[in-house]
Order: sequence, then C-alpha cells, then structure tokens
Amino acid sequence: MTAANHTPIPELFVSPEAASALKDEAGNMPSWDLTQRQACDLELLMNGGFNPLKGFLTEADYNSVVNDMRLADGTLWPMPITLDVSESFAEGIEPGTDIALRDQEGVILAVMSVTDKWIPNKKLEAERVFGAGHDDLAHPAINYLHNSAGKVYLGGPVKGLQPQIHYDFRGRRNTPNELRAMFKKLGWRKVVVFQTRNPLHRAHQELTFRAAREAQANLMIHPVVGMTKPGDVDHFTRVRCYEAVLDKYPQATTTLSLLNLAMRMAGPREAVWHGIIRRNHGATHFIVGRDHAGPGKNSQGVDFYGPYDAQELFRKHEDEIGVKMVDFKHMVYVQERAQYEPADEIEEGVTVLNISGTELRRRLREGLEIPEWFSFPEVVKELRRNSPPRAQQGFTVFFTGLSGSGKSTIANALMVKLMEMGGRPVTLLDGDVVRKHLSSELGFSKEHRDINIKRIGYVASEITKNGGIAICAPIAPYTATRRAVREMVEAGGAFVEIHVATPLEECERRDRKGLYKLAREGKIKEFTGISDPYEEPKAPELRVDTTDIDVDNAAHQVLLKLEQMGLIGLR
Ligand code: PPS
Repeated sequence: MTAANHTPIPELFVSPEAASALKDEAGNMPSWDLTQRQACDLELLMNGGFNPLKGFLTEADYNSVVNDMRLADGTLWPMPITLDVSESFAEGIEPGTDIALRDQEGVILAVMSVTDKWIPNKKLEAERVFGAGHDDLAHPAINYLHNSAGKVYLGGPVKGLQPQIHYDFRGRRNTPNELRAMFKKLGWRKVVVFQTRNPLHRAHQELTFRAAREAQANLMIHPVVGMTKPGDVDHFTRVRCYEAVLDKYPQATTTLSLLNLAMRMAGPREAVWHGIIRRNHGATHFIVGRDHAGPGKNSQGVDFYGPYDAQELFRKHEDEIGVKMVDFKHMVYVQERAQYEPADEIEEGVTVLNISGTELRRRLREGLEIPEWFSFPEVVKELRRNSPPRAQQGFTVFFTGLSGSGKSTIANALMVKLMEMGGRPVTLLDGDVVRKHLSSELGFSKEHRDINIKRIGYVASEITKNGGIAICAPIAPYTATRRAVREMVEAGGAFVEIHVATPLEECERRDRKGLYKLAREGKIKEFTGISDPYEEPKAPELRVDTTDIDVDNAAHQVLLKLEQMGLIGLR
C-alpha cells in the first residue's frame, strides 16, 4: 500500500472501431441528456476513477451501498452512483433496453445497457448516506435528491464511446491512467494527495508541504472542479489561485491536477469515497480532516456529522481503501515566531492569528485588508478580481404583486433613478413587456406562468452574473417559482424581493386596464386574485403598499433598502 501502483486500471471505453459502430446504432436508441452531476459521474466511471464500478449501480448494489457501504459482492463502496431519470423517460425503458447517454450539447458519450429500473426510497437514501436521522434540505445532496433528481433510477453497465471534452485548463486535467503513467515516469513511489474545493492560502501550503515531508512522499494538489458546494468560489478563479500557489512548492516534488468530480458533501462516507478515487488515481496517501467534505450546519444550526467521524471511518477502512490516511493538521500563525505551526503543538502564552472563512469573505466583500501572513498576494489579487465590493456587483430587484398593485410603475421609477446614479447597466423586465417579447406564446395556466417566471429569472441571473442590474416586475404568484428564481440569481449576485402588497380591493378599485371587471364577469379566466391564487411572500426583503404613498416615495424606499444592503451608495 505504501508504494504507488503504476499498473493501468480498467477503463470502460470500447475500441475506436467499436465506438464508431456503436455510435451509429446509438442514433436510434432512446437518448438521455445527462445532468451536470451525471456527466461528472460518467466521466469518472469511464476513465476508471470509480473503479471497480462498471456502470451506474444496479438495484441490488444500490440497496447494499445505501445500507452497508458495500456493493452486493461485498466490495467497499460508500456512494450511490445512480442514473436518476424522469418518470416520463422511464416509461419507455425496460431491462434489456440500450440507451444513449448524451452531454448537454447532444454528443453521445456512452451507451448504457439497462438491467435495472426501480423507484428508490429517497428518504432512506438521504438518512443513510447523507446524515442519519436527517432529511434536511440545507444539505445540498438531500436538496438535490428531493428537488432535482428524477423519481426513477436506472442501472446497468456502460460502454464508453468518447470522453467529454473540457476546453478549460486542459493541460491540468488527467485521467487515473495518465497520472499513474506520469508517476511511473517520474519515479514517484509515494504520493500524498490533498483534496480541496477552496482556494489555498499559506496555512494549506504549510500543512500540505509538511504532510508530504513527514510521509517522505511527493505531493499532488488534486482540487475538485466538477461540482462542489453551492456558493463556493468558481473553479476558474480557484485554478488560477492554485497555479499561483504551485510556485511556492519545490517544483520537482509537487504537482497539480484537476478532478472533475461531483461532490455530495457526504462527510465521512465522502472521505472514504475520495480515498478510493485517489487510490485509482495512483495516490498512496490522502490528507483527511475531521470534517472532510462537510456540508456545514443543518437548518437547526447543528453539524450534520459528528466532528471526528470522517477520520474515524477512514481509519477503519484504510486497508480496503488502499491509501494511508494523513492527518489534516490545523495550522495557525504564531505571531512571535512569524510562522505557521500545528495548533495542537503550540504552548500557551503565544499569540495565535487566524482568519476564518466567513471573515475572509467579509473582508473581500468590503474591500478590507487581507494580511500577508494569511495568504499570498497573487491569491488575494485573484479573489479580489472575482469578488468586487458589493456596490460594484450585479443584482436583481424582483417585484411581485397583484395586477394593478403598482409593480411596473415603481419599477420604472426605480430604473430611472438607478440610471441617473450611473455605474451599472440597468435592464427592466416588466411583466407585460416580457410577455410581448419573450413569452408571447404563453397563457396564464400555472404551468405557463412558471415557464414565464423562470425565463425572466434566467435572463435576470445572466444580467446579474455579468455585473448589471435587472429589475423584474411580473405577478409571479407562486412561492416555489420565486424561490427557484432566487436560487438562480443568487449564484451570481444579490436577489432583492419586493412584495408590492397593495390589497386586492385597492387594485380592483383602480382597475387601470379594466381587467378586473372582465375577470369578475368571467370573461377572463384564471385571473390572479379573482379566479387564480396569489401566494404572498413570507419574507421578502421589502414590502410596500401603494394605497397611501406615491410612486416616488415607494421607489425611494427601494433605494434605501438597496443602500442598506450595500448594493448602491446613496450620496
Ligand atoms: S405571471 O403570473 O407572473 O406570469 O403574470 P405576468 O407575466 O406578470 O403577466 C401579468 C399581466 O398580464 C395581464 N393579464 C393577467 N394577469 C393575471 N391573470 C390573468 N389571467 C391575466 N390575463 C392577462 C395583466 O395585465 C398583468 O399585468 P400587470 O402589470 O400585472 O397588471
């Protein structure tokens, strides 16, 4: 176990001739468009990163993994790797069917021979795999399971036709066999792997350098660039940071490779899974912390997993995993000695400096100093580029309320005020205007309203991500759809929900467009507030009622809210 295994591991790709024949056949097979997570899983299945798996789990393997962390034949495997699909797709698929697996551009990457089709017990999966006794949507994988994953699972072996092509950082992406060959060529017999989803600062550089020195091994920084925890620093920024830190290590002993893994944040089980994946990538040692791949706090503010579990579980299965665990030493800066030292080796009475993740984010957000002892100037520069002060970031103001409540009028006034202030481009996505240009084919059924709002949300999220201001003013009557839009936008900036809470009686009294009258007469069907529901927002950033205030005043209240949130600077 302490010497690296350089022999190639099995991949699931078929020969180029077989691939070309299979591709022709696959044109006639039912096609499944892989989600981002499934595409990541497929890549590691095909290139041997998930060895010994030969495809997406069968029902027997799935049940055994969920309950016992093992495949049905007893092999240690902690994570369910499943192909979740919609009920409508599953309807036409029976065991024995071959299906084509396509990436988001429609390229056929693999063919899967379906052997199993079943409806999983998601509650059990959530509890067993992602935290016993919990069914909490604050856990990203549980949220995925209940809100994104299809209802039906398909299992069966996979034949790989071609790997997915990545255009970013191509030179830094390596398959398990490429790494094994490289280690062999370089004569690296021991390789310590450090897994991360965060930028590296001085403390990490110290801890990884020490870990490699103590194990008398080479070091591979192996960050995850597939899917990490929502809200993490994007991988483009992180990789630029890693490249900067790489210069701080001795060049001949350290390397950087990117891993296209979709993390689940499953804590202890995930640590074991990561260890197996690293064994496949030629590692002999793996750095594991107590809270490895932790999902953070649950919605009661309590840790999902006990703090010691990841290391304990890893140690218990170390032999089967096939890599040795190296303790993730918590490093802190000792001011008197001007150096990093392991926190558990420090005597009392010295000054220990530390900056938490939350504090770092606050300093970045507010443009405050980040000291040299904490990070490298090159890293800080990249992070600052990625997170300009809030007053320079994009955001979305999302008005919601009944027809005639005053959404459009306030939105127009707000737009003009923001344009007067200047600095960022402003786009107004008004309900009526959107329905004319973007959603002209849609009516007012629940389904159509949801499509309409999601379109608005998508455009707003793109504007926000690119540093602009989007102002939206649809009715948006459904809580769940508004929440979905919030999630989309918040990936790239702030989302400010304004409930224009003018009561129905007042809207109807004004009846500016004469629609309420028609709705009462039954001439317009499904009219919000009359014959269709409006679910009031429970916790909007701001609520305004235009019954007794004028438009200018309402728009000014919104501006004050934006200022309070640090999104604009009022003079
Ligand atoms: S939604 O529910 O968010 O998709 O609606 P939205 O895109 O904002 O469109 C609302 C405007 O369409 C007019 N209109 C109706 N509203 C509600 N229900 C029905 N059935 C309906 N039919 C037409 C109405 O003028 C709304 O404009 P506003 O600006 O809200 O008054």
